[in-house]
Amino acid sequence: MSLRKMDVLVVGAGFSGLYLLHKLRSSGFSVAVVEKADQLGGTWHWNRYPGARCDIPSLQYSYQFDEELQQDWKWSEKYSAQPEILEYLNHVADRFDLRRDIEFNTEVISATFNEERCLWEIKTSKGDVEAKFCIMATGCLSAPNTPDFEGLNDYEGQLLHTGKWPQTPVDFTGETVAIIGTGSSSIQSIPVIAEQAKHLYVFQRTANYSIPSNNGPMDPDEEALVKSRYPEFRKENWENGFGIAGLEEESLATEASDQERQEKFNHHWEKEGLGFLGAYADLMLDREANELAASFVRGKVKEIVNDPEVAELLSPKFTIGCKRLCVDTGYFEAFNRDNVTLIDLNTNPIDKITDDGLIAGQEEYQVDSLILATGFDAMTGAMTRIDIKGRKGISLKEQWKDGAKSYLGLGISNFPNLFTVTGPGSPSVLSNMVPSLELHVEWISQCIEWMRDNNKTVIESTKAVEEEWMIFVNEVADQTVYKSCNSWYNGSNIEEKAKEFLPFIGVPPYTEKITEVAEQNYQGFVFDKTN
Ligand code: N01
Repeated sequence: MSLRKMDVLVVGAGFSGLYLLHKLRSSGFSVAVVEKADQLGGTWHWNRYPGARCDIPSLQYSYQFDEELQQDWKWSEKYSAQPEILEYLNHVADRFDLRRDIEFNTEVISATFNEERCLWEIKTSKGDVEAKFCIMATGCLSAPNTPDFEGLNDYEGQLLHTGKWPQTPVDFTGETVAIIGTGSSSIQSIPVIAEQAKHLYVFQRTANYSIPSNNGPMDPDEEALVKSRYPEFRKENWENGFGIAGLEEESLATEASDQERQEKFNHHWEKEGLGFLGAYADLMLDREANELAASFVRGKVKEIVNDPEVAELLSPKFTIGCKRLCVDTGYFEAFNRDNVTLIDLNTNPIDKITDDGLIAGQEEYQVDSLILATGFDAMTGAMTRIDIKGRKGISLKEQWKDGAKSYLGLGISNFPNLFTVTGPGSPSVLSNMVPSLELHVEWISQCIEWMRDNNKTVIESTKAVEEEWMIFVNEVADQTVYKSCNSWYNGSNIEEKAKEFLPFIGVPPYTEKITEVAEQNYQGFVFDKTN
């Protein structure tokens, strides 16, 4: 590819990148998307492990920018499985004629801001690009975390990572399989793999909370009701803290009687999935209230799992919800199967990976397939893995080494004309991602249009506003229980990463803030800085 010049280069062809392309192109900008994979979909392309499914209802986890699209598309289930979401994204790409401006199999190697020419010089695996603006639509959970297990490179069986699953279906029939990790990805895949495999060994470091999804076919009456008032439905959802329907409860767990609580928790356990945490308003604010919900779930684990020792090992001890809550279909039930064995890594740590399996607690496990369900370098990893250099050659990785600072999750000081979609400091992973990214795409597009209309060339955030904003992000989190455990929300799953809480909690105040910033001509950002 010879040097290409354009107004905007978008990195990543997932939900964000596709909408950015459509929006910016409609506003008259020249724009292209580069995508490392050979097809679009982002998260929903890479995470195709067995059982992969969204845990936000389909009628909410979808674009709202086009009324005809949201009326026409029919979801088959309450919670969509990965293949259907990928099919939806492919439909969107065809419907809005997006493919002609997406370069697949194109990895961004470096992006450098040329201060004299006020543009980004981007090196990709397929050639060089110059763009006035660069937008990182790289996703919050897209840089897989592969722990440095001794001997991992020696393993000669089938090595898989849930976040980088092969496109050809993997069949575990007759195989002995090991899976390391018990987060959402593992919790979704274990029941499906257990059905196929001869034997499945689950290596658990921290027991996790999971709520049954009670997934099923789309209820036609519910679908019709939502579609009869889709814009109002979206608006109502956006008015609660997480931007998700069903989380608007105002009563307090600590003020309810035992019987009321039991009934409500039972109802939410049976019906609400992720919305279990919406049963009471104080569950994520008050340790005492949180413990009431946590012990309810532990009770359920003990009811479901037949072997009391296994049930005890599967009972989480930390505050519920401070690690991302999981939603499953038959997770705890899978441990009642004769072909599933749970291994506690706290008493049997992994000594090493061998050519045909692993040794943990001095016991040897020979396995045909080894699955790493070990998560992601979340929120920042996709960007810090690219060599991004801003003013005076400052590297983003270096600037973020003591903590990722961003103004509103949209802009970063020293990195002019670089925008991030759902970046650190925005609700992102603590909200319904699709409306959150639509909000960002629209904000960024309007900002670039405003610059064009007002003869501005360069925009950037300042160090002062982003520091102040990230302090506020953490002050808000301090009023909740979110910081009370190790999680990828606060970087504690990656050893070398700064331990800092990154998402902003609260969709309505955040939406109000970024709207106000735009209305006041992008207050807090500076334009056309000369040094
Ligand atoms: O990753 P995770 P994930 N040795 O980080 C363990 C979204 N998602 O891919 O807790 C041994 O949650 C680690 O143990 P510990 C969702 O937001 C959504 O499962 O650190 N174990 C943990 O058990 C989710 O939260 C959906 O002690 C090691 C596991 O690996 C996010 O993606 C579906 C280890 C990692 O869990 C990430 O989920 C799937 C080591 N060295 C994912 N390192 C839905 O929409 C890590 N672990 C439903």
